[in-house]
Amino acid sequence: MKIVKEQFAEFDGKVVTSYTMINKNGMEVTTIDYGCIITKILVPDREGIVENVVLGFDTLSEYQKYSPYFGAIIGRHAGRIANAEFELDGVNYHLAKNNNGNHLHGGLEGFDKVIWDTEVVEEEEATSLVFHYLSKDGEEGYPGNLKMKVTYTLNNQNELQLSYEGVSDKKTVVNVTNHAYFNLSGNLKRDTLNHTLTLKSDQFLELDEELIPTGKILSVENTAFDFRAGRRLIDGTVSNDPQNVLAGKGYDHPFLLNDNNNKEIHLFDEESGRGLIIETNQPAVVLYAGTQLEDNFSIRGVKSKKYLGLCLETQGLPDSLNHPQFPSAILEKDEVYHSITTFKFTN
Ligand code: FUC
Repeated sequence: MKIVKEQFAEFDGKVVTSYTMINKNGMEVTTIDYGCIITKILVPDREGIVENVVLGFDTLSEYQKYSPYFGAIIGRHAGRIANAEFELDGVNYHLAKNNNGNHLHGGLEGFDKVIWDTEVVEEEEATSLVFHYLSKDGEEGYPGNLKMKVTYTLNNQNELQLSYEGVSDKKTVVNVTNHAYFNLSGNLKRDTLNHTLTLKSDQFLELDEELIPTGKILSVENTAFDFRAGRRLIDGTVSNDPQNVLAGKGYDHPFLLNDNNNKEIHLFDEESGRGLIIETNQPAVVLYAGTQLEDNFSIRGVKSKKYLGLCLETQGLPDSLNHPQFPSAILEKDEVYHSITTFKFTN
């Protein structure tokens, strides 16, 4: 398999490099070492036409000016933490209040805004990019020196695997994900409202007006949140369910996954024939339907707008530190955090 390395930009006196992994089917994944951002994923449609299926830019300045985390790694803690604070072993930790007085996606300079060290591993049947970053004790308010390693692997079965590992020298919290915005129409020809999503999930988290979990776990039964038999994203925009309304007419919710590593998430675009199957070892997926996407910029010549892309963020539950009944995001000293997700593209 092949990999192409190019200079993407300069930032902070350093070179930002882009890496394109290409498999034998012509599928390409381009990533930059700034934020481990996936800038492009080119996959064929049912006619074999290869087009881009993620939202991204060709310049670093557009990422820095406009990007709502397009394609980036999110950490140390993805999702919201209420009032930007939590307690660990009797110590109160205060984080950046970067979202309505709450903490979001790791703070002001999270994992999405730093340059990662990169190694390339080329093999016959797969190519990997291995990114390393040391998040120092106290960075963005979090305790412990946390050594992170993120590996993106593309193989000849059109699978992109994302593996996240972390070890800290102090007890801390970790919940990492990738924030790719998918649009399977190809080169952003249409919005994502006619995409069909199938989710093996019986339950989702109730949110308050600030999109913080209330602590209540709701059943999907008889709601627009029931994706078990497949449902188009448009249903959330016309639903009067207060949970759809408060998410900006759509979805911005964590779903608890029933199954792990068994085709638990399937996104499909009938018109192009492109599909995406996601498997993960994580307990939840946040479905963010692009409800807050702004229209004051363009994405490779296409005007950005609400619902132009959607995120399926496999991860633990947001604000779990303040809800002891949720699966924990606490990582013990010297314990290894390992989260793994595979995106398989079909046509
Ligand atoms: C998602 C959402 C948020 C936010 C952000 C850009 O993860 O949960 O509400 O808009 O991304």
